[in-house]
Amino acid sequence: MFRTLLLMTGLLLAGATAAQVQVKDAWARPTVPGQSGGGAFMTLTAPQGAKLVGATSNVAGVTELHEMSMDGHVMKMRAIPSLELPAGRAVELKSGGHHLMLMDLKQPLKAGDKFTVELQVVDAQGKPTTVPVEVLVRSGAPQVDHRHGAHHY
Ligand SMILES: [Cu+2]
Repeated sequence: MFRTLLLMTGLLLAGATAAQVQVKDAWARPTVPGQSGGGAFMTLTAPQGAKLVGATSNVAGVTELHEMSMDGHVMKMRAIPSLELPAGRAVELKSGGHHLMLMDLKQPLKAGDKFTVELQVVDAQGKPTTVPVEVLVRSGAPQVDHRHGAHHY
């Protein structure tokens, strides 16, 4: 009886941890021959707020958090140490913006394949957690019901 209670408490805690960050529409582009790196994109929502501090993937030797910015007329990307996930707000990792950079790819990424990324997240209490994400390889971004109003699909 007592043991069962403890077990249930453990399960509840595990459930709470997994709910720290919700991930939607995780995808990456297929690679072309000779390409050793690529971006991975997704939408992250942390109901209580959190910070993305890194990631690893089973298909890449190194995975970095990148941001794109304009340097004069040149689009540049650089590694950043962390990305804030404000409470309840969807943060998009997308082409041309923040993204996960997969480097030293161990295998080509083919359309229809799936691979795993483990996000390293620090929650609002400062506690580190790992969020496993299944990433689908596809040739274009998933159709999102758009919130910006400017585009029509
Ligand atoms: Cu990059």
